[in-house]
Amino acid sequence: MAGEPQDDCLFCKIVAKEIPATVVRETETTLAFRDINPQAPTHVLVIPKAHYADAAALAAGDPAAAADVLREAGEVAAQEGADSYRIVFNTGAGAGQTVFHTHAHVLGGRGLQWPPG
Ligand code: DGP
Repeated sequence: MAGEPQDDCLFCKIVAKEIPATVVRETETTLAFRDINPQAPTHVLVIPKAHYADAAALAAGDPAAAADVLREAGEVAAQEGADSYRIVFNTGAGAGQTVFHTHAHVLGGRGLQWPPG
């Protein structure tokens, strides 16, 4: 069923505390933790606790949780002291998505180029 935990999902396991992560913020509906392979001084992933494969599926299935993820991304940036930052949702393997549980990358703490690669 939409939003239910998936046995084979890495980020569902992090939500369930079966796999450790460096958590920086947590709400009833979201979890924010440091990326294991940081691409910037601040690189935090904000995820909904519910399982949706990507940002569009989350927005369609649980718009309130999608808003929670965006709000928390801003809160993470503020907590990290990043006044300029980027929120990225890689969507689809061709765009670099490797974990198919919605996650916002919050990147900051250095200059960021545009366009991205
Ligand atoms: P993406 O490529 O957009 O699907 O981003 C997935 C990110 O997840 C990638 O930047 C690395 C991160 N990641 C993968 N496995 C783990 C893990 O076990 N723990 C943490 N904290 N991050 C992970």
